[in-house]
Amino acid sequence: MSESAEGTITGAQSLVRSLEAADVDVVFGIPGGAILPAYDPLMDSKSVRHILVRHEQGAGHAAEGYAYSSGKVGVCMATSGPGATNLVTPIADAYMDSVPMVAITGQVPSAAIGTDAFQEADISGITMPITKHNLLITDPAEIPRAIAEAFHLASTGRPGPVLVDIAKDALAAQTTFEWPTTLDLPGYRPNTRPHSKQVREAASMIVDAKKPVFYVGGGVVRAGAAEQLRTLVELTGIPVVTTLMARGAFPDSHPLNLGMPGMHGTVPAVAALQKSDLIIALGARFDDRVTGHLPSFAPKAAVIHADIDPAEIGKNRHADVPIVGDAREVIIELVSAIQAQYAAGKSSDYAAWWSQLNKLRDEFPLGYDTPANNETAPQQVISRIGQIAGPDAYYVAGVGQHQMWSAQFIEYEKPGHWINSGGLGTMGFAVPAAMGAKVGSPDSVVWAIDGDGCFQMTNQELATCAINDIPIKVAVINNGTLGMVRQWQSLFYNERYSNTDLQTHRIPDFVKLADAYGCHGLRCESPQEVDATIEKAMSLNDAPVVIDFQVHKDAMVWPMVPAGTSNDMITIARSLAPAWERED
Ligand SMILES: Cc1ncc(C[n+]2csc(CCOP(=O)(O)OP(=O)(O)O)c2C)c(N)n1
Repeated sequence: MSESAEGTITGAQSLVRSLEAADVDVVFGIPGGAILPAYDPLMDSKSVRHILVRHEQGAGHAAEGYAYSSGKVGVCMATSGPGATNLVTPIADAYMDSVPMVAITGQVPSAAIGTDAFQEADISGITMPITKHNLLITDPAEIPRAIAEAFHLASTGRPGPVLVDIAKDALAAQTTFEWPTTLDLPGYRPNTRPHSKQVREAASMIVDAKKPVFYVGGGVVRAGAAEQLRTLVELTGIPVVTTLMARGAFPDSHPLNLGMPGMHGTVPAVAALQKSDLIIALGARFDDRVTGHLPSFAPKAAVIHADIDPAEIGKNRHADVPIVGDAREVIIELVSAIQAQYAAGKSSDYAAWWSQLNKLRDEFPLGYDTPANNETAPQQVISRIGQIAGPDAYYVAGVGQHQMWSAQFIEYEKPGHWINSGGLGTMGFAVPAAMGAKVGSPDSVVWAIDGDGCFQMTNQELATCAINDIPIKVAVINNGTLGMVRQWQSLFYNERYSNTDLQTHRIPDFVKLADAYGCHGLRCESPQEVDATIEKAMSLNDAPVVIDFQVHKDAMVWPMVPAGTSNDMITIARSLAPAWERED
């Protein structure tokens, strides 16, 4: 990188050097006026690859997908004003799901800030409530420290998005580059080591409980604590439920796993929480989609709540034993504290609890109806993709029915291989996030399982995938409708289908669209063709593949706890509730 005779470089060069120093290997973005100075030296970087996306929302979700599959911080870049505001959705998404991400935006020159200048938007103000931290930089000398802090904040403690907004004049001005060796962040000291007294108290409650359950959330995936979790679970023999964000944190094939709790959870998982006398929450946040109507959630349970973020503890449900700490460290300490209890002669007997849960497991396995007229069940497509692609593949979903079926019918064995928008529920997440996941793990198979509605929000990134040799596989679960909304209309609005019919069996033609984007396009119109179509897609690796799976439009996601009602109201099919009360 060229330096002036005085040894100075531009702020833009300093930014690129900072990204190199932060070990960034890929940035997803789109240039524009305010960020343009940064794009010039970016062209010369030997280690930072820039992938030109087609929409900034795609850049943000790609950064998220990349973070999931690589374990590194995802980076996206955009210009001021509309470029920056197009990043708002993925920033909010990353915030809700604690995804480590750094977003870099250009800002209008500092003298123009506040004048409603062309393409001015107060992006740091706009994103204040949806970023872990954000900075507006007007002094070029501050660039290296800002970038170093951003990466540190995004990836430590509870991960999340950090925005660095840099005024154009700071990018253009001369400065010197100095990468900070230490960071001084007063007030930021995430407490990763749990308090041993709390851990001992938790261990003794766990050993004494009759009906305990591990309620495992996305924090366990973020903390890289899956192995430690397995040790803890096998030591105790306590049932496990894995939330939407934690699918894969504990193997689905393991006999102690009851599956996903919540609105579309399995009956045994929902019952395990509802009927327990002790919930051990690990990196989970008592989200309304898990608890249902909060006052009636798990009425007899005491709660041990371990989380890296103290603000989560007691937010929705009182914690009898709060533990602030990194999930991995908490679990390691819990294992030794429980071993100490056993060594001191204490023992637990969960036989009656397991027999209650096993009865539910036998009686209410996940399943689905086969549609009439030789139509394809969407669940069959998704389940076969999971079986054919296997547990080493990454599965990225959009939002809607196909997302819930992907959470239910694919067997996850490894943490981080299930990628979805859980907190914000962002339609359009799948294609760009799958693109990012494939960039982060180029040798892995990456499937986007998308709805026909979601797919139409961000499929422009297929062009990015085709041009940049990112061969993802996209299964469009085409039911011709905004399926999840239609399901609610079927159940709660007397089957009045106001504005949910997309008519996607006619327009657009997804196979032709795939072709137009330089992708392979396949169509599957009957259940007999499902396996052969998936296998064909698996064999095509020279370009992205898009499959139009034409499926039955009235399939529903079951079980379901209607929004705002008690988990006791779980139904396994229309108007059919399990009679689990008799188990007590
Ligand atoms: C950006 C955005 N807009 C609206 C919604 C509300 N919403 C949730 S699911 C859904 C329907 C999704 O339809 P589709 O992608 O076809 O998936 P399906 O439910 O049919 O599987 C809608 C509109 C949302 N979650 N995100």
